[in-house]
Amino acid sequence: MKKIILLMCLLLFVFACTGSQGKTQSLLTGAVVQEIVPPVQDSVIAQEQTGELKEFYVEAFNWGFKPKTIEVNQGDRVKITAKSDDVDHGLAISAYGINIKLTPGKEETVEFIADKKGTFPFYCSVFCGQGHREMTGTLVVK
Ligand SMILES: [Cu+2]
Repeated sequence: MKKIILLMCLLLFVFACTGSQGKTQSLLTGAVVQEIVPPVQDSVIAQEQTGELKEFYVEAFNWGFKPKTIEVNQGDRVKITAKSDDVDHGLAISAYGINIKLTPGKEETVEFIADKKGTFPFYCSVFCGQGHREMTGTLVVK
Protein backbone atom coordinates (compact mmCIF):
# COMPACT_ATOMS: atom_id res chain seq x y z
CA MET A 1 0.00 0.00 0.00
CA LYS A 2 2.77 2.42 0.94
CA LYS A 3 4.49 1.69 -2.37
CA ILE A 4 1.40 2.69 -4.32
CA ILE A 5 1.12 5.98 -2.46
CA LEU A 6 4.80 6.62 -3.03
CA LEU A 7 4.41 5.87 -6.75
CA MET A 8 1.44 8.22 -7.00
CA CYS A 9 3.42 10.95 -5.29
CA LEU A 10 6.25 10.42 -7.73
CA LEU A 11 3.89 10.57 -10.73
CA LEU A 12 2.30 13.74 -9.35
CA PHE A 13 5.74 15.28 -8.94
CA VAL A 14 6.79 14.42 -12.50
CA PHE A 15 3.48 15.73 -13.81
CA ALA A 16 3.87 18.98 -11.88
CA CYS A 17 7.40 19.45 -13.21
CA THR A 18 6.34 18.89 -16.79
CA GLY A 19 3.42 21.27 -16.35
CA SER A 20 5.57 24.08 -15.03
CA GLN A 21 7.65 23.97 -18.19
CA GLY A 22 4.58 24.95 -20.15
CA LYS A 23 3.91 21.55 -21.71
CA THR A 24 1.49 18.96 -20.45
CA GLN A 25 1.43 15.44 -21.77
CA SER A 26 -2.15 14.42 -22.19
CA LEU A 27 -2.56 10.95 -20.81
CA LEU A 28 -5.51 10.15 -23.09
CA THR A 29 -4.35 11.33 -26.50
CA GLY A 30 -0.63 11.45 -26.03
CA ALA A 31 -0.63 14.88 -27.60
CA VAL A 32 1.53 17.63 -26.23
CA VAL A 33 -0.59 20.57 -25.21
CA GLN A 34 1.15 23.92 -25.25
CA GLU A 35 -0.03 26.04 -22.36
CA ILE A 36 -0.13 29.77 -22.70
CA VAL A 37 1.73 30.88 -19.63
CA PRO A 38 3.37 34.32 -19.80
CA PRO A 39 6.91 34.48 -18.50
CA VAL A 40 7.06 35.64 -14.88
CA GLN A 41 8.86 38.87 -15.73
CA ASP A 42 6.08 40.03 -18.08
CA SER A 43 3.41 39.71 -15.43
CA VAL A 44 5.53 41.72 -12.98
CA ILE A 45 5.82 44.57 -15.50
CA ALA A 46 2.09 44.37 -16.16
CA GLN A 47 1.43 44.96 -12.47
CA GLU A 48 3.69 48.02 -12.39
CA GLN A 49 2.17 49.67 -15.46
CA THR A 50 -1.48 49.86 -16.36
CA GLY A 51 -0.58 50.99 -19.85
CA GLU A 52 -3.04 53.84 -19.51
CA LEU A 53 -1.98 57.31 -20.53
CA LYS A 54 -3.47 60.10 -18.46
CA GLU A 55 -2.99 63.57 -19.89
CA PHE A 56 -3.37 66.83 -18.02
CA TYR A 57 -3.12 70.44 -18.97
CA VAL A 58 -1.98 72.59 -16.06
CA GLU A 59 -2.03 76.37 -16.03
CA ALA A 60 0.22 78.25 -13.61
CA PHE A 61 -0.63 81.83 -12.67
CA ASN A 62 -0.27 84.39 -9.88
CA TRP A 63 -0.91 82.60 -7.60
CA GLY A 64 -2.15 79.15 -8.20
CA PHE A 65 -2.50 76.13 -10.44
CA LYS A 66 -5.46 75.02 -12.47
CA PRO A 67 -6.38 72.25 -11.89
CA LYS A 68 -5.26 72.05 -8.30
CA THR A 69 -5.65 68.29 -8.10
CA ILE A 70 -4.40 65.61 -10.45
CA GLU A 71 -5.76 62.13 -9.88
CA VAL A 72 -4.41 58.96 -11.48
CA ASN A 73 -4.16 55.26 -10.76
CA GLN A 74 -0.98 53.55 -9.74
CA GLY A 75 0.86 52.38 -12.83
CA ASP A 76 -0.60 55.00 -15.16
CA ARG A 77 1.64 56.89 -17.54
CA VAL A 78 1.11 60.53 -16.67
CA LYS A 79 1.70 63.30 -19.16
CA ILE A 80 1.47 66.84 -17.86
CA THR A 81 1.59 69.79 -20.19
CA ALA A 82 2.03 72.99 -18.21
CA LYS A 83 2.03 76.63 -19.12
CA SER A 84 2.40 79.90 -17.25
CA ASP A 85 -0.24 82.52 -17.95
CA ASP A 86 1.73 85.45 -16.57
CA VAL A 87 5.24 85.43 -15.09
CA ASP A 88 7.97 82.81 -14.58
CA HIS A 89 6.76 79.88 -12.51
CA GLY A 90 7.81 76.32 -11.94
CA LEU A 91 6.12 72.99 -11.46
CA ALA A 92 7.74 70.57 -9.06
CA ILE A 93 6.64 67.18 -7.76
CA SER A 94 9.47 66.19 -5.41
CA ALA A 95 8.18 62.64 -4.88
CA TYR A 96 8.69 61.94 -8.58
CA GLY A 97 11.82 64.02 -9.05
CA ILE A 98 10.04 66.48 -11.33
CA ASN A 99 10.92 70.14 -11.55
CA ILE A 100 10.22 72.09 -14.71
CA LYS A 101 10.54 75.81 -15.32
CA LEU A 102 7.65 77.61 -16.93
CA THR A 103 8.21 80.76 -18.89
CA PRO A 104 5.13 82.76 -19.90
CA GLY A 105 3.23 81.39 -22.85
CA LYS A 106 5.54 78.44 -23.46
CA GLU A 107 4.19 74.92 -22.99
CA GLU A 108 6.38 72.41 -21.19
CA THR A 109 5.69 68.70 -21.03
CA VAL A 110 6.74 66.13 -18.49
CA GLU A 111 5.98 62.41 -18.50
CA PHE A 112 6.35 59.78 -15.81
CA ILE A 113 4.97 56.49 -14.54
CA ALA A 114 2.94 56.94 -11.37
CA ASP A 115 4.48 53.91 -9.65
CA LYS A 116 4.12 55.16 -6.07
CA LYS A 117 0.75 55.22 -4.35
CA GLY A 118 -0.13 58.17 -2.20
CA THR A 119 -0.92 61.86 -2.03
CA PHE A 120 1.93 64.07 -3.14
CA PRO A 121 2.14 67.84 -3.17
CA PHE A 122 3.20 69.78 -6.23
CA TYR A 123 4.24 73.39 -6.04
CA CYS A 124 5.79 76.33 -7.80
CA SER A 125 9.56 76.08 -7.73
CA VAL A 126 10.36 79.55 -9.05
CA PHE A 127 9.88 82.48 -6.69
CA CYS A 128 7.13 84.59 -8.19
CA GLY A 129 6.23 87.10 -5.51
CA GLN A 130 3.91 87.55 -2.59
CA GLY A 131 1.65 84.55 -3.22
CA HIS A 132 4.39 82.15 -4.30
CA ARG A 133 3.89 79.88 -1.30
CA GLU A 134 0.19 79.51 -2.10
CA MET A 135 1.01 77.95 -5.45
CA THR A 136 0.45 74.35 -4.48
CA GLY A 137 -1.53 71.42 -5.73
CA THR A 138 -1.94 67.72 -5.11
CA LEU A 139 -1.10 64.63 -7.09
CA VAL A 140 -3.19 61.68 -5.96
CA VAL A 141 -2.03 58.23 -7.03
CA LYS A 142 -4.70 55.66 -6.13
CU1 LIG B 1 6.25 80.77 -7.66
